[in-house]
Amino acid sequence: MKAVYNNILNSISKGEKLLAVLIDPDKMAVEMVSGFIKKVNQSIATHIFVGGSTVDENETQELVVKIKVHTNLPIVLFPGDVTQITNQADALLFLSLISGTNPDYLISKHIKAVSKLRSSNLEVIPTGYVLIENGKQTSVEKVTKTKPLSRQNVQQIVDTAKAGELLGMQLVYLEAGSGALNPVPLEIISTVKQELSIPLIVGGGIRSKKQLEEAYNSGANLVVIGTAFEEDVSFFDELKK
Ligand code: 1GP
Repeated sequence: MKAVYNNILNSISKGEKLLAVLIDPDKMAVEMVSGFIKKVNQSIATHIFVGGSTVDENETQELVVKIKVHTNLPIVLFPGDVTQITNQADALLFLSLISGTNPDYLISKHIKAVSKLRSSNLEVIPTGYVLIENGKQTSVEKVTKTKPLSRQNVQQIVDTAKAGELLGMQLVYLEAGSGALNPVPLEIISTVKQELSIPLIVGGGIRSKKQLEEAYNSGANLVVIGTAFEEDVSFFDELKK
C-alpha cells in the first residue's frame, strides 16, 4: 500500500538520486503523450508527477490513464486543486503550503479532498510545500494568493521546512515555481537538508544537467523538472540512462 514512499526511502538508503518529470495536463496534448513518455522511459527519470495550477476537471484522469499505457514508472499526483485527484494514479502528494498563511492551502482543500480519498486506493503522502521567491511571480503565488519566502532569509526557510517535519509530513518540497528564473539556491538546499530527516524534493527552474547535479550534490533527494522538458524534449537526450 505504501509502495511509492517506501521505494523513495529505499532508493535514498542506497544513495540513489531521483528525478520526477512533471506533466501539466493543461500543457500536454493527449496525442503527444506516447512520444513524450517514450523519451521519459529512456531517461534517468524515476517518477512522473502530474499536476498544474489551472486544470479542467477530468483532464488529469484522462492524462493519467493515457500515461499508464506507456510506462511502468510510478505516477504521483501533484495537484493544484481537489479536482485533480484521480484514483488512476499511484500516489498523491497531499500538499500543505506551509510557506504561506492561506487557510485554503493549509487545511480547507484537504478537508474537501477527503470524500474522494475515502473511497480511493491512492497512497497519500503528506508533503510540506515551501514556496521560495525566484525573481518573478509564479502561478503558485497567483493561484494561492500567498507570498513566497525570501531567498535571503535562509533561517526562515529552514524553520518552515523543519516545522513541516515536526508536524508529521513525510516529504518537504522546496519550490521555486514552474518556469522560475532562478532555481532554489544551493545554499538553501544544503542548509535545509542538514536539518531534515525526511526526504527533500526540489523543483522549479532547473533547466540543465549541471543544475540538476548541483541540486543533488547539495542534498536534494528528488528533483522535479517540468518546463525544460516541455520546451525542448531533446533535454531528455542529455539524461539518458
Ligand atoms: C513546478 O517544481 C516544478 O512546480 C517544476 O518546475 O517547470 O520550472 O521545471 P519547472
